[in-house]
Amino acid sequence: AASGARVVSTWDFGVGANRAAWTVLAGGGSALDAVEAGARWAEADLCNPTVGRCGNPDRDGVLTLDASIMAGDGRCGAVAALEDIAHPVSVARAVMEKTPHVMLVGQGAQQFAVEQGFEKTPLLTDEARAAWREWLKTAKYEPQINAERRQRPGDASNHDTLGILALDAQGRLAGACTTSGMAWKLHGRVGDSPIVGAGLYVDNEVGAATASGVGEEMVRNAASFLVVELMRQGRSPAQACREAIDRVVRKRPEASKRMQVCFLAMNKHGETGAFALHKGFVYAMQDGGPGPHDRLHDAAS
Ligand code: SD4
Repeated sequence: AASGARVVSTWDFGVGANRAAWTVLAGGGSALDAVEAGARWAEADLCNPTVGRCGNPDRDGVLTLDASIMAGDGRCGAVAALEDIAHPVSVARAVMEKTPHVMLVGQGAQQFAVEQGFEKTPLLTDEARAAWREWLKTAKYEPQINAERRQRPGDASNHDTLGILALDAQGRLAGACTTSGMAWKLHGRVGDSPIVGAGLYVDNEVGAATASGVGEEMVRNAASFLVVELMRQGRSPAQACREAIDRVVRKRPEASKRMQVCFLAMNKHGETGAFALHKGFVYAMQDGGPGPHDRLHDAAS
């Protein structure tokens, strides 16, 4: 039922997100349902300090979540700076399906979520609070290029946003992106992940792209849109990601030495590719083909 279907996700924990998404695709489900399922898996994961429950807080110790979801026909929804709601990607989907808008932020997003039946619940874990207290000792905002994977809650870590792109058996594309953003950000800071065109972009005519890393650079370059437009002009997913990285570097050559930016793309034929500013970015792919189903790929850099 799922022939031709495929899902890719950022970072090593993308394997788990892909598994959740694949359950949907293998049953003949839609790419949109698949990416939501994958994002929800990551949001519930207690080992990821950059997504959902267990995310690291901002400078003031407040955990604020950003998420977006997009279908290849142009439908999209997003939430930013959402507090105390465990599944921002599903709130983003509700914004898409139940409102005339595409994005809600802060208190308004939370109010909408509660009206839609999402439960308000404190999400900050003891480990994340302890990591924040530790950070307060120096209180320097210096994102690492690549984070150490957090093996258990509490280990310090930074880049781990989930971006997930899926193609279903009907040839429809969809994507989602979910994050708690850069650890120790200013309260109220919004990154690229909930911004359609920056952290995520999907167009059934061409393909889909998502991003991880220092979100300010994705916003500056409308980067996921850029990757999709480069594919529209004939670039392969990997080439498109590489050229988008070139653009990031040309704009900010000095800053580029000290930060990570990663792009992941899939075209409408299911070809995938990635490129990162610095070594260390991996993505997971699941296509139900023979052999290992959860392959991890090192992105070129
Ligand atoms: C942000 N892009 O909020 C996100 C952070 C990230 O892996 O990707 N971390 O800027």
